[in-house]
Amino acid sequence: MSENFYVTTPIYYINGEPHLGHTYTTVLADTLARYHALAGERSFFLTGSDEHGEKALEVAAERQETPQQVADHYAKIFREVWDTLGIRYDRFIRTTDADHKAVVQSILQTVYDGGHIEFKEYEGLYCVGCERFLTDRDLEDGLCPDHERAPEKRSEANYFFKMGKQFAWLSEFIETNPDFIRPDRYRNEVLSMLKEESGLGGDLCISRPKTRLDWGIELPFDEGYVCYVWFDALINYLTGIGYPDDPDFPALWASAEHLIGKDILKPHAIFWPCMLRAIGLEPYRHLNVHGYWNVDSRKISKSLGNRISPLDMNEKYGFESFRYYLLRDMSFGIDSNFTEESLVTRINSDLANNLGNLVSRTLNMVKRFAEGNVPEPGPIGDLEREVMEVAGRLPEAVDREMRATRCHRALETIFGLVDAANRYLERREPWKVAKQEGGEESVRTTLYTCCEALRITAILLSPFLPLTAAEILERIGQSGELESAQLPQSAQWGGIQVGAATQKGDPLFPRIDLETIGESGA
Ligand code: ME8
Repeated sequence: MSENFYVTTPIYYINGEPHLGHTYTTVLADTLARYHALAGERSFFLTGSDEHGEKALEVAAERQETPQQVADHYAKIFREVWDTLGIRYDRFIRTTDADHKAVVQSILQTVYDGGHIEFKEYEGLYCVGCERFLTDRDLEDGLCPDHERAPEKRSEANYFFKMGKQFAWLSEFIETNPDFIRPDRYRNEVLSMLKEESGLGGDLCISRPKTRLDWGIELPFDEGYVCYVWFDALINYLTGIGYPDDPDFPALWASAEHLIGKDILKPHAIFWPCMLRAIGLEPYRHLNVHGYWNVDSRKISKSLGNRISPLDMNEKYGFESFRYYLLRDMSFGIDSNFTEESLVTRINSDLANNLGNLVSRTLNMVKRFAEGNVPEPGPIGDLEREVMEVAGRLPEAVDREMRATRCHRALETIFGLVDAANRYLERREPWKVAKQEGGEESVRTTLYTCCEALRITAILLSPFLPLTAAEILERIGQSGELESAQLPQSAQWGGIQVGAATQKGDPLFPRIDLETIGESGA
């Protein structure tokens, strides 16, 4: 039986249009899902929208609409944007979907019947931006640092999930499964959060009285309350793959990889494993936590107007170039700074000068010296062997990085082959050899080597840059290749079809003049 790969993004709030940050996580999930499918696994990619809670009511008041209208509006936009950009999710889940409501209610009842819920009076500081109670330690100068606003003091009778009694188990689980939360810095952060929360009892308020908030899923054991938005939202990861009855559920769940930004570490690293245990399910396989994108060194915020739109980037640079930049420039786990200058520099250096150049030089010469067909190679020498060695190491090296969610390193590794092929061309100088007596065979070998390096590059690049990869394969006459490709076999040296007709085409990535990009594309 083939392996499974289940990847999720956070389900995004319906309080604005997708920006650079949402796009990053979603592109990352798309890339990982495509990679695992290419590796012969059954992959399932879930994304969606988080539609309940007070935030939705705030937006509804601003727009003078009902929360349902707001939810419909933004869920549609998110879906349309992902569709326009070629994001290949398997399900777009909305927390207002009927199956999700039913699953949340049945889980609430199970957890209640299991004795994990109690009713009591509580007073605390609530941030609507985060949709959760904050502790004093979370605040900076009395304000929520993420939303730059003061939380409200709230006191009311509510239902509480007795999460704290699972902290000892959870700490031990995290200690003994070092890559459960990765990279390491976030695992350490969670361990210290757990220590701190234990001192506070660790109960999680999971209800809101309908008198204050009636936009949510009703508690099955008290019709006067709705479910707290985070408790409802996290469960999407189960509904999305057919919990509890779908026969595929157990295998997919056992392979669950959550992708999140560091802002929502606590709900995913603490609330969620405790909830799963109370439900009677195993924890997810990994929590993969990435850093924040800032824009021109400032936090992305509505008020600063720096919420870079993926559609604008698509229009201005083409989505594949933007996608490449996002995946290549963020070291997984660490914050990154978006500037249009760094985007253009990255496109020019890697895509235009390096990859694009290899494609156009190779195909120009195939046309000039081999009648436009992938040539039959002659005997090979040390220089060919060097390129073959670089290519030979790629599938395993890329696989290692991808299984650790380090796309930036995987791309760096793949571009090692592009570098090697460009260097090889410089050393073989087929344009000179072609003029020498008896040089034809050497030229054919050189051009074969470059075409084959391009084929392998394109196959490995296809999860990252699906359109570009397909285009390269088409130009080197191997257009059907991706349909049946499977790693690692398809990336092994020697798979190219000799004699296939190639097409030169226009530059894949025209160089962009930094001077002419003008005002920020945001
Ligand atoms: O938190 N840099 O939704 P949300 C990188 N509904 N990634 C960013 C980012 C940035 N500057 N800004 C946003 C929620 N993101 C909840 C999630 S899940 C059960 C419920 C990305 O719309 C990143 O993935 O605020 C972050 O975790 C997520 O968007 C937050 O999206």
